[in-house]
Amino acid sequence: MAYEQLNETTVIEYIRGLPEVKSVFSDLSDLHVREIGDGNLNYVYIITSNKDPNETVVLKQAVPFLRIVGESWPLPKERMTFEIMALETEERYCPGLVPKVYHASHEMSLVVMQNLKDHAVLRGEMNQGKVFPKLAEDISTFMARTLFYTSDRFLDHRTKKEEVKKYINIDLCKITEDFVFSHPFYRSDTNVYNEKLSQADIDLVQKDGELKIRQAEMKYIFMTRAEALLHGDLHTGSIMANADETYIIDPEFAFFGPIGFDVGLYIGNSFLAYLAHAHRQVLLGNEPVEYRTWILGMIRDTWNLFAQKFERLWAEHHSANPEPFWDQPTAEQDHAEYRKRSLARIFEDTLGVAGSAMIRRTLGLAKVSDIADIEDLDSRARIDRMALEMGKELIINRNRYDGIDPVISLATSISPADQAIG
Ligand code: SR1
Ligand code: MG
Repeated sequence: MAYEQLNETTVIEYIRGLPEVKSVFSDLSDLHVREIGDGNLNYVYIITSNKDPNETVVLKQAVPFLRIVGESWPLPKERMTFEIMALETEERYCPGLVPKVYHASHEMSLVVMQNLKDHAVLRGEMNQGKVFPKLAEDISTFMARTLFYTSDRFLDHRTKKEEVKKYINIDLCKITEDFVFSHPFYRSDTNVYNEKLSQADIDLVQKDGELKIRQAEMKYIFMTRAEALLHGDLHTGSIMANADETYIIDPEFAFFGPIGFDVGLYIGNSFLAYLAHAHRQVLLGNEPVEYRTWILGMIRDTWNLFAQKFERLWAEHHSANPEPFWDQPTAEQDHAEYRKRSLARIFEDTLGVAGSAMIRRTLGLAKVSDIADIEDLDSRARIDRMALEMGKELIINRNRYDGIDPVISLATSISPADQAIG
């Protein structure tokens, strides 16, 4: 079927023509549709039976432009192909952590999948101060398994390179290269920020030579280090959760890049939530310390569990598949040291990306509601400045942190957990 951009009427006709959804809907004649439209790139429709609200699916379609900007910014709709392929790979390694796919069409640039109606987007839930006890466990499992099983630590040389070739995601990588790694760091026309930030606040980022060098290095790492299949946009808006379950959605930015990119994006966004709750908890009528301490603990656990799980998968695979290269008497401890140093390098990338994420969400085009929805612009500016300070430190000094605890200490030195911004 040739590509056609669907609308609320034609979506229903499309769904009715799919044999795969007969397992979901007992009666395809009585459906209603709602476009939820809260993303930057695509159109997302929820289709539900009028007879039984449990009979429901989501249809996500890419359009040939960047939705956040409009039709003046073309963007190939073929990006959906990467999302379809990544959802399959993630399902293989992390069943139960990604939505079930009922139907996918490369021609129509769309996917029909499980409606996670008992779950909500994590960012919005965290904005309301909700706690997710399983989050660190689930996200660390997702990251460790998808990133290990698609890396050269696991795949043979041919499969890995063929996979890299399949995921040459030029246009969405360019969005990240521009909007995450470049534009927020100079006076780009695309930048949008809180009017209460002064030029001096912005110049602390945009006119710092050392920061520019360290940020240019981060961009180069992103562009050249094809380590593993990344989700590519793993922030709290790409996760749906409830108290018991976590689902990772929206992998259209998938490509082979540096492992620290996925981990760093998630951790950077979590630190933004931490900073935002100095104000949000006050609005919710709470002392900030309890919820903010939970966020910090979740960040600590996420990194530590990710590192343990990734290292364990690698050690087990190495033991089961001995390589002739490691034939010296001290091979076992040497390989353990090699794994340790590799994880330290992933951690360094993680911090550089976390810092980039914090700065891009403060000065760049695409915001996070955690901070951008704060109505009091003076309160928001105090938090914006903290995000810029922490982001800058993480980018410049990313090689000086030997574990997540000193990074948590950095966050609490910039904004103590009991700080209330009224
Ligand atoms: C200009 S598009 C901005 C962002 O939307 C997506 O969610 C990605 O984070 C991308 O960087
Ligand atoms: Mg997305």
